[in-house]
Amino acid sequence: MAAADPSSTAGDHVPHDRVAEITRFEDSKLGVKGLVDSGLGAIPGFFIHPAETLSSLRPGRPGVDLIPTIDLAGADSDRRAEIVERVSRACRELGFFQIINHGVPVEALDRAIGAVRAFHEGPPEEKAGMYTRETKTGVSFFSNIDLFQSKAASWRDTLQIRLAPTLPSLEDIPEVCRSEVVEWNQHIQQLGSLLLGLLSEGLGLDMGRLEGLTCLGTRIMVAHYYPYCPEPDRTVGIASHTDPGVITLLLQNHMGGLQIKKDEEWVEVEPVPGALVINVGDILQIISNDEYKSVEHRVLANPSKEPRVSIAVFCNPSNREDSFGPIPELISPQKPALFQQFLFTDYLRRFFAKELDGKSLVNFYRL
Ligand SMILES: O=C(O)CCC(=O)C(=O)O
Repeated sequence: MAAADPSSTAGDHVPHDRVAEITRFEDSKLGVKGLVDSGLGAIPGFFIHPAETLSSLRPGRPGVDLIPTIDLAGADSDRRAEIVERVSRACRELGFFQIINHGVPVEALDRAIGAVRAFHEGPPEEKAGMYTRETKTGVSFFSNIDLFQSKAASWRDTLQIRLAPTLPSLEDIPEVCRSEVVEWNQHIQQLGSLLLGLLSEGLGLDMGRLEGLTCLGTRIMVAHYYPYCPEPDRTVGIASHTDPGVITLLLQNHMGGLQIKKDEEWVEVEPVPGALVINVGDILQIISNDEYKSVEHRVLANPSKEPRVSIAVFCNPSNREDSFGPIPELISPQKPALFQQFLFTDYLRRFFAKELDGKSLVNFYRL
């Protein structure tokens, strides 16, 4: 998602010394990796999360048997009905699933992770030169999108790149990952289209229904780097949240740490070699009239010297002035509309006004 304005709420409810500490961190433009490289042994106070979060930080229940890994081979031919059924069930029950044989070659997955890691581990002055929350150019490097709004900061840095409706000027994309980002966008566009077809059919709709609502039209890539954290039991890698968009396609390296909330219990999304993780966003929960579920997820702070790297692409409608709400075919006397209609621009404004936390946006529009 596009970056928020850090000045908008800073100081409203945050004590002054805390603001000063956060501002010093922000002004360093070096992110969390800069702190780690400076050799610090304890995390700064503004990274320490509230007690109710810290008390829940532990490895989750193993997810292998719960979160399905769906083989997409044959999705355009003989196995389509079976795949639609599995995807639909996963979206209804869990909001998360993994996919293999998705058409993106394993070498392209490795290239993408390698390029993102190379960016984050590249010269600090190059990263500092592009440190900004301003998204006009479509390329930015920052730490914690909600740094000035959240209760506590999280232990990760992010390279954010707009993939669609238009890629940024190529020279604005860091050279170390330029060709990989362009390639990643092509794969995600193709795969996103296949997935939206499966998701549409899983709702009993025509294959092109979700894509017709421009649900793939805006794509934002966030390439996260979770460096070693010296106190992983006092902070998180990313706080619990749901994704605001339609669907998210996520590639994670082998380090683990991603968890989803199922029946008040945290469940691990274990890395599966060659797989991508797919999850339902809030907008899809709303337009599916609650058939599909967006689910809270988080990433634990990385206790290992080896970094965790992940690349998420958020797919959102590109028709921002359009009105959104439950798709008419999914409304009936037996199941009336559960959400009001709203403008997507209004939705985004509300999203950026809050920190990444919980399911308040879905509930705001609930009738
Ligand atoms: O890094 C991950 O695995 C998850 C990232 C995520 O949840 C996000 O960017 O919203």
